[in-house]
Amino acid sequence: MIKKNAKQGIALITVLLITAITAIISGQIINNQNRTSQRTVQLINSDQGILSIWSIENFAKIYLVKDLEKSQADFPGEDWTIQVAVPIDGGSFVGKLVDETAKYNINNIINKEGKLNPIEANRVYRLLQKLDIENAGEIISAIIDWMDKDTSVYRELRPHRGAEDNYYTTLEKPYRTANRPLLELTELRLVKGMNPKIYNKVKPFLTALPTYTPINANFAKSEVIAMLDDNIQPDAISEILRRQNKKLAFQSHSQLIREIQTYALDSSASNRIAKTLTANVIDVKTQYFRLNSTVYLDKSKTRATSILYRKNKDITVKWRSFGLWEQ
Ligand SMILES: [Ca+2]
Ligand SMILES: [Ca+2]
Repeated sequence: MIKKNAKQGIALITVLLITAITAIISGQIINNQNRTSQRTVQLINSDQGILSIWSIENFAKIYLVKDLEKSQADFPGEDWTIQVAVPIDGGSFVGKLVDETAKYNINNIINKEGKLNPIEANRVYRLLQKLDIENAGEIISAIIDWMDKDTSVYRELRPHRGAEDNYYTTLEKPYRTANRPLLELTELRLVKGMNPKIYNKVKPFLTALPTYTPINANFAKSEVIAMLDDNIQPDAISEILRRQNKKLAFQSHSQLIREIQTYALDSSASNRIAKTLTANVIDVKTQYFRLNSTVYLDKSKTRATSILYRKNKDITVKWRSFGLWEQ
């Protein structure tokens, strides 16, 4: 995120240092009073680490607001994508923002009323099939039941069927279905038919976000683009991937769709692309960012992952987890 040789960059670093110093000073006061016990020092270091992570979040927010002034699109090579490493008294901290909407938001399959959106569920089903997951039909049915509000078993993909409480409550360690969108993607591991191998296979392509979210084509992997619609030709996907850089990135949704249409098999496929791939499904902007932070202080290390949501100039932290650090 640090831009070399720029006044703007220096101003931002100054803001960062002020927030960081505030965090360090407040930690230092307590620190000086408790030098007697090493354990206490470690605990305080982790408090300082937590304060520093808030500072990194604030720094990331400044970058994400600044970014809006430059272009409407979000793409690789923009300032916010660059890792920042800043030395502080007694250590350093490192922050890296990534586009969380490079992945498909699995919560899209359930609408606000807790009911199934079949088009979106079909996209997840398509991904499972493309990844050669054998029991794809059973798994997507079980995911639907896990997230839909009702408690009746999903049977639309015969012979496959989903699973509601009547299945999970008979397990050796019983639990209930969530009947709501996922809070974290890791919840998928609880769903019938899922196992660690399958979970690890799908994980790189999925995320769980609180609101309906389009993917950002400027960052998405080929599997994520391909799951959206069967009319997107492999050559169109190759072209999108080729343009995932600062120079060639798509600057608008219409520009992106025109490019996908260029490769359509016929005019009816082209029309379907225009109709299906709205800016609610695939776009060139990012609303959700994942911030991976690490604070090194004396001998301790604090890691955190935060999900930041950007709407116009408002940036809010939607989720934060200490000790985790995932791409
Ligand atoms: Ca349900
Ligand atoms: Ca159900």
